[in-house]
Amino acid sequence: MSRIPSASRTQVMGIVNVTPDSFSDGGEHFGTEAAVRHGLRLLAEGADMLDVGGESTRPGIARTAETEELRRVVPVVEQLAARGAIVSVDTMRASVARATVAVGARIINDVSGGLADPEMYDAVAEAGCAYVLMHWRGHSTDMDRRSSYHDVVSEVRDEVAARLELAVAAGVPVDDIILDPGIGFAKTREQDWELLRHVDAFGALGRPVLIGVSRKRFLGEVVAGTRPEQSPKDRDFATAAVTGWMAERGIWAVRTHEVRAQRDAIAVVQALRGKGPRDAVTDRVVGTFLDSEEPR
Ligand code: PMM
Repeated sequence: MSRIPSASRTQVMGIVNVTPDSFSDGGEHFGTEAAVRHGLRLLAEGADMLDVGGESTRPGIARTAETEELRRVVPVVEQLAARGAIVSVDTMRASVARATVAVGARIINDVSGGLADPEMYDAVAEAGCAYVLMHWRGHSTDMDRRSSYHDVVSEVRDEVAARLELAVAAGVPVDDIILDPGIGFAKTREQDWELLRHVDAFGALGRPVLIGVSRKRFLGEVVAGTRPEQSPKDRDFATAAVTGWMAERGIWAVRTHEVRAQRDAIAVVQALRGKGPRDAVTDRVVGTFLDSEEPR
């Protein structure tokens, strides 16, 4: 049976960055206690699962040391999983995948699609977890120079399909794999829009699709019309608009910093489809996680 969490609608994966330097939340939730509290708040707001990351992939940024990444994420994953959360871990390292699945992580979200660490597929196959395989062409230090495509949709799709084949050949069960076109990774803004327009090309590969656009640079240009002096958080409404489009196309999940507007956008699409807004909200966890939150 697949290890991928399922629902009758698009799910929301709330982002918990345990980094001092994330471009979109500026290290607000750095530190174990703050990160756990933030995760619990996202769950209370309706997140279906959490994505915990200890290494920033901001364009141009240098890598985080392995020991530091482990120090940041392991206790956060352990505490959130112990509280019943479905935890994904955003990592390119097999060692981090192994250590976090051992303390309760159920999904490994590898933005490098297995390219950064030759041991990743083996680690995932042995650990037994769901695996997000994202399109990637190189580390953040110079990824902006790798955005040359003749036809971005077919090339990204084919590169993802090739990695999917390799992961399966290495022993990762195909039923456990989720695909992601990697919006903003080695892509220009126009290429990001083109991939979103043609997201169905990725669903056609036969696996669930995850999309991450939250607060990303390419949304800056649409927001500029109403907010010339914008911060990344000013892109949350634009992010929700993309979420609605994805929900309409039956995308498996969206990875976002903000949760409530995303859940609302998904509920609206469900209602427009005639499913009724109640169907979209009955599985909400509001309350459950708020009660377990530490007093502040
Ligand atoms: N984007 C970021 C980090 N991890 N994971 C997946 N699967 N897809 C993405 O698009 C993605 C990701 C970069 O965003 P952040 O620095 O705001 O977390």
